[in-house]
Amino acid sequence: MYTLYIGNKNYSSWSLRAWVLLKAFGIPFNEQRIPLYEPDSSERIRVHSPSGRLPCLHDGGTVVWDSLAIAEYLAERHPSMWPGAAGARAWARSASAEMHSGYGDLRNEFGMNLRVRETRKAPPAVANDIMRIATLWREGRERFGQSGDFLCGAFGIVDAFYCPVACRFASYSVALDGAAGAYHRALLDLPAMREWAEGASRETEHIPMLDRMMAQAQQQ
Ligand SMILES: N[C@@H](CCC(=O)N[C@@H](CS)C(=O)NCC(=O)O)C(=O)O
Repeated sequence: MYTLYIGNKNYSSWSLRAWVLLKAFGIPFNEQRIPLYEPDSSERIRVHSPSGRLPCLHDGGTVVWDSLAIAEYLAERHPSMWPGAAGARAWARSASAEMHSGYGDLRNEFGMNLRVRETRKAPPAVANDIMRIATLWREGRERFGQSGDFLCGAFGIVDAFYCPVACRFASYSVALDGAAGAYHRALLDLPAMREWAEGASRETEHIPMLDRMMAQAQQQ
């Protein structure tokens, strides 16, 4: 059985991607949570993850770190994580990679924190990221999404990569209309996302540094 090492469910956006992918596909795994930013966190993470970061997947003797590598590893073993049609698959890979390596302004200013529920005005750079994501979501739904509620129809890796964005948009009251808004709701309503949120609500740790950064951003 796989073992997935993850960080706090309230804060760890990268962990959410790998976790939600396994859950949504009904793949059994052993979940090991290592709370971030505690005095022994780095030491504990390094025992399992060579990069010192989470998530990290163990499959017997095979260790896979980084959410994109984990997704690709799982896709080699479980069908339908990427779309079957080559065009849709190329689009889904591009949209996932864009998320993986981009949107720095959104990440920094609208940090994932499931305890946050507030209205915050997006600075221009964040507004640009939001606009680009809304365009991408509409494009996926219109071009490839006819057979289901997700970007390329059925839930897949590309959707797992946008799950943390869905949490950020909910936290900071980013409301999208039309197909993009409906897709946002579909992500939040996914049973696996509800299960992650329930897990987060039971967590007791607070990361003061992250909570403070979010409060400061709100005052600006
Ligand atoms: N690109 C990596 C990023 C992983 C990452 O930055 N994880 C954070 C938690 S969300 C982490 O492990 N932070 C611990 C640290 O930096 O000490 C991925 O996709 O998995």
